Amino acid sequence: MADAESGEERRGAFRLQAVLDAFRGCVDEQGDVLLAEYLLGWKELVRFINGLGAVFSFISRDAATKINILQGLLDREEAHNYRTLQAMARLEVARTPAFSAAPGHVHSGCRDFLRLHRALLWLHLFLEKLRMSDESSERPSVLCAEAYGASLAQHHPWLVRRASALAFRTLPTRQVFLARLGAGPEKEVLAMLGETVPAIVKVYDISQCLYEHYQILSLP
Ligand code: 1Q0
Repeated sequence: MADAESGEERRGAFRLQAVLDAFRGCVDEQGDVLLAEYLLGWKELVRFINGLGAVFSFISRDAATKINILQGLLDREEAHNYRTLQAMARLEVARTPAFSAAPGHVHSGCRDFLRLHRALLWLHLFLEKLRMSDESSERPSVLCAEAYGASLAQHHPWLVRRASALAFRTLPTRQVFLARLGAGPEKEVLAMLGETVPAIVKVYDISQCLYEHYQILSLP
């Protein structure tokens, strides 16, 4: 298993195209979410955040932990039960009585997936703001904070919100940020973001529907 980055660098630079390919490729013909592809998308995002400096390491470590837990289930448990999000949820809901209200930390891929799923809403909002921005827009640090405030922040305690706010302030300018996405000139980056956002929204919407169906949107 290739561990998600947790400080040690994987070789090669971040590529927006890899994120697009992974999120596009993670919905199968049945409309189910393929976990391996989903995790590939997140591993590439962790690679990006690892390039932002030590102030982001508490975020990348947490994301890497969740990615590695899910990758572990995929690699070690009966693989067919973890091939898709749908199969994993079916299994875990059937296995644990009163799963949605189970107290404390139940051994569950669904709860760690849920954390990444909530973060995907932040990513969608942030990338959409970035895509619509121009040189006169607010800096990425502000766009990122706005997207966070409208999504993930409501799930985080004060200390995490505070640390996140401090980290966001260190984000580079729009020009540097777009260049780091590794997709060429600005026009091309924005065009690729225009493809990436709907791919992410599609995966988000499918996952959200499934979590609503099983009523597991508040898994502790
Ligand atoms: C570009 C700047 C990146 C900013 C990332 C924003 C997300 C902030 C999240 C901060 C939370 C981190 C600390 C730990 C929180 C946990 O308490 C919480 C709950 O877990 P648990 O087990 O205690 O119940 N964990 C989470 O909410 C999961 C958070 C995962 C965040 C993953 C963010 C990964 C970022 C990727 C880089 C994005 C690059 C953007 C440009 C790429 C273009 C495609």
